[in-house]
Amino acid sequence: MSLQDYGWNEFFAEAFDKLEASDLDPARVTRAAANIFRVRGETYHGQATLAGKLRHDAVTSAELPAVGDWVAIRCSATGDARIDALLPRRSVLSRNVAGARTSEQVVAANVDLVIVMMGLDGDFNLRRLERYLTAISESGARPVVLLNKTDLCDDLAARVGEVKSVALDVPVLPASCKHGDGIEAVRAEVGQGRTAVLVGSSGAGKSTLINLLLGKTVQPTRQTREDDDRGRHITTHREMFRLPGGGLLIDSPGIRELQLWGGERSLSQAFDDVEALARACRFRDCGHQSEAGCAVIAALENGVLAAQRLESYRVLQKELRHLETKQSAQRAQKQKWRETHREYRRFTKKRRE
Ligand SMILES: Nc1nc2c(ncn2[C@@H]2O[C@H](COP(=O)(O)OP(=O)(O)OP(=O)(O)O)[C@@H](O)[C@H]2O)c(=O)[nH]1
Ligand SMILES: [Zn+2]
Repeated sequence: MSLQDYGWNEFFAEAFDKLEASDLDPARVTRAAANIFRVRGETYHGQATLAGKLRHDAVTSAELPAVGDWVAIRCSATGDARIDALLPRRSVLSRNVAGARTSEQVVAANVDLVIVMMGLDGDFNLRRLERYLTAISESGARPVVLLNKTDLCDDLAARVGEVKSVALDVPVLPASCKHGDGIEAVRAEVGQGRTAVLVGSSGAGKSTLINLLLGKTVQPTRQTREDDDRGRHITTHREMFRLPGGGLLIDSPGIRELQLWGGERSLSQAFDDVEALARACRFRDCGHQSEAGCAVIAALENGVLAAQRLESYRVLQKELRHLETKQSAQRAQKQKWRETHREYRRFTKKRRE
């Protein structure tokens, strides 16, 4: 298997050359747990540990290798591998960690495509989809919406229309993973050397899709897990799989929600319709409440813009502004920490001399 089969390209080759380390080899992280990684290099394929320096220098966990990352590994004579460097990321899908804390968590790195999977059953929810598309918009990856369980839907055309009204230019692919319908279109999106990450609520059908694309069971689906609840314990993990067609697919089981991480800029892509209207308002700082010459209110009144769509925009905007305030306070704190850390190193080095 060549590195290209795993998505290696000029961008990473250049970054790797800059390390000027002939004793290191490039490899891609296919699985990342707390301390143990699985990597795929040209010749090495297996577990890898993380060099202490990398761990100590990381101020946040987002600076540690994540699934999809390209790293430089050092292989020992005994056959072990250690990650010595993390190559720059071309794109990164992040979310805020679950719970009350504000902290970036990398869902997947170096992804070209984010597949948002939504079931056409009780999972169908346009507001949640808007949230997903907003969360993705700063990743640098292209989104597609996969509407699964067409076999349970009576009026597919209507549902697709609703999705398009909020997904705008994002492609919408209907499929039934249970029956294998529409799968070729998904396979075509995740083309040779391209990396996709699959996100969506629990039960949307992510594991079913992965197993179908791979032609074997690699992730337990809910059905099999239910059977298993009575017996063995199955752990699920984020992992990158290479599809028979050549693409790479990262599953994200256990991620219940893609908590927003980006800033207000996220809205310019996901809510391009609202923002385009806002640009036509008479006042630049228009709050779209009752201002004269407000193009957004005018669009609401003549039915061009749905009230719910504007409401979503407002809710997400408020949330992102709040998040930005917290993030900048945190950045300042981290900068301070970095400086203290540097000072301390200088001090201990001097003492040794
Ligand atoms: N009717 C129907 N059911 C489906 C389809 N795809 C998946 N399912 C069922 O939906 C349930 C959930 O599927 P999973 O693949 O486990 O869902 P998941 O997204 O991986 O869920 P988590 O692992 O919890 O994140 C299972 O019972 C599947 O058999 C489909 O196209 N049609
Ligand atoms: Zn306005």
